[in-house]
Amino acid sequence: MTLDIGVVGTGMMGQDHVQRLATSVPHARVVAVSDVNLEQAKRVGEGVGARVYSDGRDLIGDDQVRAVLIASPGFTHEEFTLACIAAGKPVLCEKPLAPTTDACLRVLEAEAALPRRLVQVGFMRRYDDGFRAMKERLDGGEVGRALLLHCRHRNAATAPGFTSDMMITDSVVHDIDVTRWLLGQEVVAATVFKPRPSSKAPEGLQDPQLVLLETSEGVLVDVESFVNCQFGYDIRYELVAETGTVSLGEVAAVQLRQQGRYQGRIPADWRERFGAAYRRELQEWVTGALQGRTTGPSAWDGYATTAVAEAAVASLGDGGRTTVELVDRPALYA
Ligand code: ISE
Repeated sequence: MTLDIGVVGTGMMGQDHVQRLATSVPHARVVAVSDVNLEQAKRVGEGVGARVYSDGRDLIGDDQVRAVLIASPGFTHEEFTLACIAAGKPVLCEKPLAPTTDACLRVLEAEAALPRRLVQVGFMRRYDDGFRAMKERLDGGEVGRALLLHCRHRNAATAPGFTSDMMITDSVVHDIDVTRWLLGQEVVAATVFKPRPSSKAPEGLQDPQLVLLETSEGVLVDVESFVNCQFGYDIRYELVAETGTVSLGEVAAVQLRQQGRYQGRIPADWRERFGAAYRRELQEWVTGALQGRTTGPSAWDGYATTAVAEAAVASLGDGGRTTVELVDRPALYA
């Protein structure tokens, strides 16, 4: 059996997903792509023999499209995800589910009225071997209860137009999702601290930032967001628990020891660092869709993460501790 997929958005992530689906995900076929930049969509579509649309809504309405991957800009996600829900098609939506909690709630409400989930949100770290191993160790009880979680999220450099708020809404959202998933707890408050900005960051960007999250069971989580660190894409985690710590392993396939030094490669960006995780995410999504089920990060996870990011952005603005209030969790996400 093959899943016929339509990909909305053929920018950097959309192109990446199209290539992956076409070359390394068994039982997947890209049959349609769309982008407001029709020329770009044509180039990407031609490469895999897919039909091309300029409007994502037409792609979602295409009868041959059985499942949809949304990789267009965040402000379009609500509309396209709602259209997929209305059409009864499984949808993998890149993060964020939507940029505001109100928009996320509209998606949640539409999906919660269905007998089963259709929406998965693209938090790919949950599919990474290292993050999965950390969770297994914690859940297996080897180190006791979690007390603290230290997270470092570093990008080499930002694209033009990247803002201080985006350091939270684009980057720290992944750490918020990992926190909730790894610990199995909601985040109840966020406070953002602002060290002096790096002279290597574009003028006006508050880079780095230190985001402090508090969970429902009292675990403190500090996230360093440093998006112009210059040296590569560097993701580090250390969980401190009652009888031990669990750290995310180094990712270099080999380390070279030579002439009194050791060396290993640092990934250039998240596409390199999480390439295998993206593949597994797509594979599990395709397998589930073919079997009529949706697993993985849910619309609830997308909503809760946006709510925490919103609180952190408010704290970045006024420096205060901001609490997070979530609505009651609908039964579909029990
Ligand atoms: C980017 O948009 C991503 O989603 C990456 O996973 C993240 O690590 C990076 O910081 C973001 O800018």
